[in-house]
Order: sequence, then C-alpha cells, then structure tokens
Amino acid sequence: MLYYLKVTREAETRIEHVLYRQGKIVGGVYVGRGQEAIGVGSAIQLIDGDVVLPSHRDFSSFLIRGFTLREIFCNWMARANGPSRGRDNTLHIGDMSRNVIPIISHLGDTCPVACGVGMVLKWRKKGNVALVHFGEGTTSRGDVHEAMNMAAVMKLPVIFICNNNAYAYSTPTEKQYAVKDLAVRGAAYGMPGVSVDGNDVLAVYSTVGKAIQRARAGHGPSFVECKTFRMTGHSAHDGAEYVPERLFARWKKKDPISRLEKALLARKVLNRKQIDDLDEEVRRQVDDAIAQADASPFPEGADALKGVYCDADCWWKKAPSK
Ligand SMILES: Cc1ncc(C[n+]2csc(CCOP(=O)(O)OP(=O)(O)O)c2C)c(N)n1
Repeated sequence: MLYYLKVTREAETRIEHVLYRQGKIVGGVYVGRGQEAIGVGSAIQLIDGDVVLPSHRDFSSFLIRGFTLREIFCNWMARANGPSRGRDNTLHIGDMSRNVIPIISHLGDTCPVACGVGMVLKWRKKGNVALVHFGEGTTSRGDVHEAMNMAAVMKLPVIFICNNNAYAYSTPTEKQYAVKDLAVRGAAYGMPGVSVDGNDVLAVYSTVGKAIQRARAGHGPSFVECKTFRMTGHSAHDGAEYVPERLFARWKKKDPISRLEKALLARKVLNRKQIDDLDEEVRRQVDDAIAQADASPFPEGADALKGVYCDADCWWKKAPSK
C-alpha cells in the first residue's frame, strides 16, 4: 500500500509540477494529491475478473490493475505507444484485458456503465464485483441516482465509491448539497451507505472490503463516501485561490502517506532507512518511466483512425462470448 501511495504521489507531482510546466503535456492535468488512499485502499483488494471504473483522480487504480508507469507517462505525454495511442493526455484510458474501464468525461455517465458491467458479472456467477469511482460534485447528476437505484433493485455487485474532496472545481460542498453525509443517500436506494475517513488507507481498505464481500455474496451494491480533500487546484491551471489556506493546513496534517508511514514505524513494520530506500526506488522508477516516455515517438497522422472502429484484432472480437 505504501508503495502505491508513494508512486502515485511522485508520478502525479512530476506531471503537475514539472512536465506540464515544461509544455510536455498539452491540455488539462487532473491529479488526486491528498486522496491517493481511496484508489489504493479499494483497488488493491480486487481479484481476477473484478472490474474497476476509475475517476479522473484515481491514478493508483491503473497501476494496481497492471498498467506500467511507462505506459501511463506515454499517455500523459500523448505518445503513439501510450494506451490511447497519442490521442489523449489524461487518464481516459481503459483496457478490457485488465478489466479497467475509462471514465466518461460527462461526469456521472460512468455509473450506468458500471451497472451494465455489474449485470454481466452477476450473470457470470463468479462472485466478481465492479468498483466505480466519482466525486461529490458528480453525485448531484441524475445519472448517478438512476444507476444507484437500478443497482439496488437488481442487486448488482457494484460498489459506488464517492471521493468527497470538498470542492467540485470551485464549488464547496455546502453550496452543493444539503445533507451532512452523502452516505445517507445509500439508504434512500436500499443499499448500505457508509462514510469513511478517505485519508486513512486502512479504513478505506476495510470499509470497501466489507462492501466487496457483501457484493460477492450476492447481496448487492453499497455506497461508500470517502471524506478527503483535494490538496491542489481542480487542474494544473487552477491555483485554487478560492480555497482558504487554513483548509490546506488542516488537511496537510491528515496526509494519507505520512499517516501510514507513522503507523508502520510505530508498529515496527518498517524502519526509517527502509522508508528512505523506498522513496529513492520510487523516484528512480518515475525517472526511468519519464525518460522512456520522452524518447517515445508521437503518433503518425495516418494512424488516427486505428482502433476507432472494431478492427479484426479489437478486444471485442476476441472477448469470450460468456
Ligand atoms: C456533466 C459534466 N459537467 C461538468 C463537467 C466539467 N467538470 C469536470 S470535473 C468537474 C468537477 C467535478 O467535481 P467532483 O465530481 O466533485 O470531482 P472532483 O473533480 O472534485 O474529484 C467539472 C465540473 C463535466 N466533465 N461533466
């Protein structure tokens, strides 16, 4: 867990603070600084056949599901050998062979897709589950509610994971919804709704873990609200001037990485030297991946239509019918 938290933080920091400013990333850069524990604590417990539908701040889910750092940097730097073949520079990436379905930019629309995935998983009867991630702003969209209702009625094995990071772009939660905890919305649809400290990776692990076990046992969906804070602007171009400094200071003390480090040190699972070595190894891996991506070619214009339609080798034609 500590490795995935750290590698996510290091990679996203380079993307936001170095590569974007060097002009190597064109377009928006959305990172999940401060909320890494949500993706890590959830995806790390998935098994073969489970599916994850990450949001735009869930870098770690991609790594945990088998994307390499090199692939991810190639995508951010719009290179031909990135998963989206140089067409996009964010984490709008998916791969059916790794059971990762990309986010749909129209926020909320990924939730009905998660229901479709849940229907397939239920029919296959292998006890697999789908995790779908989204922000608190997204919960104000109708699609999310329709999906939660459908999942509850059909007892679909879908875990709805809300990263409540306090701001939807520049809109604070009190200007957006009138309940104290979004988790109460679970009950409205007939599914468990739980709020958890989203900066405590072990708490996320255990809460999402219980929801996963419930879904595997055929008891249907759950809604998990992970309370966290976005320790940066909405995007790299946004200085977050609308966020009071005191909030950054308060949430810095709850940083998910230092919290896990402290717990591991206190319980003597790791010592300081091992943590320093891990930091160095993570930096080295990120350096290598960036260098490899930087040396990769940009796409050729003639390849622009490749993979847009289902060619002979597309995953869908190769997918098993059951
Ligand atoms: C339907 C829709 N409306 C607006 C946008 C523009 N937009 C992209 S991210 C974002 C903020 C979403 O906030 P939230 O769901 O809380 O997620 P967060 O970015 O805070 O993780 C907005 C408004 C969009 N992509 N889709």
